[in-house]
Amino acid sequence: MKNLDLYSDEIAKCRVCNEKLSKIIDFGSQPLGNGFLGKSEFKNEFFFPMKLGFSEKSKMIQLFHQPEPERMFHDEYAFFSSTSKYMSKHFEDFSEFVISSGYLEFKNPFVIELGCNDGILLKNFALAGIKHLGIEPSVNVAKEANKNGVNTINEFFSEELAKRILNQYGKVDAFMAANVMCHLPKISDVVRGIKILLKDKGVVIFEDPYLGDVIKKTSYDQIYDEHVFLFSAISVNYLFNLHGMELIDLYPQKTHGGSMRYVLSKKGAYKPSERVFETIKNEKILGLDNLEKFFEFSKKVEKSKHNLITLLQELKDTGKVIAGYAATSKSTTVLNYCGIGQNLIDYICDTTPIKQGKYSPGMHIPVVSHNYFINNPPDFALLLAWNHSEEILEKEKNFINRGGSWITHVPEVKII
Ligand code: DWN
Repeated sequence: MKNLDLYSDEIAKCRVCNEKLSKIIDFGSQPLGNGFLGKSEFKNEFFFPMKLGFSEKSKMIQLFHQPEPERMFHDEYAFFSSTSKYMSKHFEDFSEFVISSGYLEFKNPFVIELGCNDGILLKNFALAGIKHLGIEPSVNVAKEANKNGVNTINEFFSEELAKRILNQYGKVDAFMAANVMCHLPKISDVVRGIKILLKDKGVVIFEDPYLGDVIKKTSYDQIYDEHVFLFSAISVNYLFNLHGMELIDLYPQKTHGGSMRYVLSKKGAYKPSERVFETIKNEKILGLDNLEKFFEFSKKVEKSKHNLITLLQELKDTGKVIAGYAATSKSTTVLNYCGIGQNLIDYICDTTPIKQGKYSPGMHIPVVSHNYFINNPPDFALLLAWNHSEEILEKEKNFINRGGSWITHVPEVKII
């Protein structure tokens, strides 16, 4: 497979404004975040140079290089959104937010979701009898969405697809996405497509992990192949401004360790809320538009790496058994960047059947079922899905009762 987005560091340009990128962190050679694999595939495993950059013009944080989309999203995509009960509830609330927002026309509203995964959000619109369309490039999860009663097409979104959708379905009241926009390298093409589809008073509502939280919590594991961008209100506004659109509202979310829900419209369609001005002001105070801030972040990432390796090694040296809890995409960055393999972690348990029996990308730690964790409890479990800690700690009380302890690396490395 030819890689479409690998270019030399010297000519690496911002995908939004085309200016030169400044390098912030080099994570070394990284495999695919969701590239769980069998032993026979170890030899030909794909790696790419993962470096984080910043554009001083667009203020957009982004990867220097990203593997081509078809490598990451395909007929065996390993992530199904509905694995978390908390997320199911979150998306139910998201649908209620959109339905009661006042942005949908009273008569025959139409909504689209980009990257609808297994239909976790859109099924709520389907149940409410609202005309909807899901767009999902990964075959297996798109099939699941259709099974869940969600009208889904299995394609990558582009300006060209937007024109076809316009002909077949007409214009939309709300164009939504959750944990998807930050995955799309050809973001300008995507925004152009969205604008084509939007009614005059239509809105774009999307959420993604928030740069402010990543910086505050040193949650560098939000950086992996799929996440080509890390957004702030400043950078999102810059991007959409280039296309005659603007940020009109935003709402911080607890999901994925701290996310932001952005609401955008065509310029002048609505008056931007005070929250927009306040957030942008705060981001400037925090330095989210400043390269120096990201060099500071880079130092904290190195320290986090050092502390995690030291803690795991100390525990291992005293004969403790350590397991990983949840084979997340995020964990691929942590394990490979810190060089944590089976020397430190015996296994990783995960509830997703498609990951079980395989090995973690790059470091090749065996991924086992949740039952295995219950039957073979380790002394320590590294919380690789720290963003779901509330849900996990609640349902795994027995692990503590039986003498186990949790380790987290966010916001700092510690035994909980
Ligand atoms: O953006 C993305 C986010 C939304 O989801 C994608 N690019 C891929 C994915 O990232 P992730 O894998 O880091 O997501 P999560 O939601 O932090 O982790 C999900 C994994 O954790 C699944 O493999 C299931 C597993 N899990 C588990 O085994 N037990 C999750 C929970 C809550 C559990 O109790």
